[in-house]
Amino acid sequence: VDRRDAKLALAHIYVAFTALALGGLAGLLQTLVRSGKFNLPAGISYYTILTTHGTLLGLVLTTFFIIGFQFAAISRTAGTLSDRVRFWAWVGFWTMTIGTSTTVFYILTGQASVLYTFYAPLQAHAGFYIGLTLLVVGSWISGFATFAHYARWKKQHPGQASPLLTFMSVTNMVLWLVSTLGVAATVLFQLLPWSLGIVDKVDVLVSRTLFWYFGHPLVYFWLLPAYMVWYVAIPKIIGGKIFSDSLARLAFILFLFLSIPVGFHHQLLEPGIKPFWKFIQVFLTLMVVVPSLMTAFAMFATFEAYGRSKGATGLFGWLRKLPWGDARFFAPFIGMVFFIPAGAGGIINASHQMNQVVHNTIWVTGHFHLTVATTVVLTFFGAAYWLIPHLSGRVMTKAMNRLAIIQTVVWTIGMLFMSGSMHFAGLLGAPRRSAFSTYGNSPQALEWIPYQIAQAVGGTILFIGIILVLVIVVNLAFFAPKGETEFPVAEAAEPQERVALAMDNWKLWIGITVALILIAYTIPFVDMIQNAPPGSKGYKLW
Ligand code: HAS
Repeated sequence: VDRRDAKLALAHIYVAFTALALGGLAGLLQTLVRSGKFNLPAGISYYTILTTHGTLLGLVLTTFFIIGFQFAAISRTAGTLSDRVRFWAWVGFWTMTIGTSTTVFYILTGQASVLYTFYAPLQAHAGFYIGLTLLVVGSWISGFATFAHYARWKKQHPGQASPLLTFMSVTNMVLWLVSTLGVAATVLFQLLPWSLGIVDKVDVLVSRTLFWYFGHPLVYFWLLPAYMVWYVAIPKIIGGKIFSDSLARLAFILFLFLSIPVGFHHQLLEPGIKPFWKFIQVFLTLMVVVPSLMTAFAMFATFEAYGRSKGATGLFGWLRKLPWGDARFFAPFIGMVFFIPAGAGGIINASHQMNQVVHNTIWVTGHFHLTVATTVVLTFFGAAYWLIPHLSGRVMTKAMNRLAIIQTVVWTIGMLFMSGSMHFAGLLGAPRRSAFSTYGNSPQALEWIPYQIAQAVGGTILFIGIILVLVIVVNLAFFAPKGETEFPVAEAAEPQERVALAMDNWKLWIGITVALILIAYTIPFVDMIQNAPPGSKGYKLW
């Protein structure tokens, strides 16, 4: 990656890891409060630190890391960014950073304890929403910079399929742009005017629907960069090849189609949506599992093909041939293993009847600590172990690699404790998003306490994991020995097929995406507006 592009990517990554440090500390405090053994000092509210944790880790760490990673990826595979694209990418970065600082200021001063989903009737200071708007607008600028770079590559390479990693980055940015329209609508037309006192009521159902129109694709916006690492970097790191270039592209296109028209699976207990539309969206949710199953298949195939090429025999003999001592492989691999129970949990959540058992319990928190906080985050850590030294012109020492392996083991143990006990306590009915309470010593609530203590133990171990990863990141960015580190991009096992070229047909993909969104959302949305409670003026603004 060109030095100027490296600087751009690194700036994003620094903000991401700063968010990890602050958000991780808030996470530790949270699990301690919930255990009932610790009180926050100086009257700080549990909900203030819960909002800090969710916003910094769920929205800031992810968005900055992903955009930084994707700029590095397109620069590596589609050539150095033009000066104009880089200029706009910096404008995007600064807009996002100013927005983030504004939002964090209002959260930390206790004026926006509205949790990372910030839906009404919880209301924050207008500054919180303005900050979020800047974060999203900044990411749009970066998205358009990515598209401009891709368009230039297409123009210079007529009749060729785009490089796989560039194609994947563009798909993820299209997904992001289409889905953030929902959150932009609720913030700009409902929450901000309401917070400024321009309207005195908002339609809560409409605002939650717009949020989840964005909120579910958001989780795939987090997942897809992890899949980029799995499909493209991991085969190179182990010494193998990409199982199928076309299969990888197809999986990404399926995510684009299916990750947006499924937001109702977060609203299955919402009374204002007709069961038929919930059914349609549950069906589409089960369809969006398919590209993950394709990915699991491709990963097994990559590992097995490599192992057998090295002489492995028997059903699982290939496992022995994998480079267990290399943190660039080990951390994402553990992420993959965790995704098996995490995905199964997602399917449970999506199954309408079972959702009644787990909805709004701490089971859901357990689910997303396995998905985003383990599968995705461990993959990002694994990628950081080559990306940061590649960008900073340094090399990872053996000692740091060993520390990174230990970090992965610490994370695994911490998460088994924390997320495991969240799943069990959730099945016993423990609510999510509540500070410590014994609910008047009700026998049911007393049953949860041992699990809440286990969560605090897990949270403490995870915090040690955060300190370790920060030590490694600071070393790789500033202190590791100077040298060259590879940005690993594997070759496809078969030369690119013609189908890969056909995959660059964006008019068709965006057309199908919009059609699916219209099918899944138009009628239920019209229903909501028609049946809106009297006096909820917010929605009438647009
Ligand atoms: Fe989810 C709630 C359904 C995936 C994140 N999810 C959440 C929330 C978050 C989140 C943050 O239907 C909470 C939001 C809130 O605050 O309220 N989720 C699903 C389904 C999937 C799914 C069906 N979720 C994710 C991912 C996330 C994420 C990914 C973040 C990155 N989720 C739900 C539902 C709810 C929900 C409901 C709402 C619950 C409620 O009531 O509130 C699927 O996409 C999962 C498919 C995944 C698989 C796994 C494939 C396995 C692979 C690994 C292969 C391993 C290898 C290694 C190769 C089918 C690819 C093997 C080697 C060996 C040696 C074994």
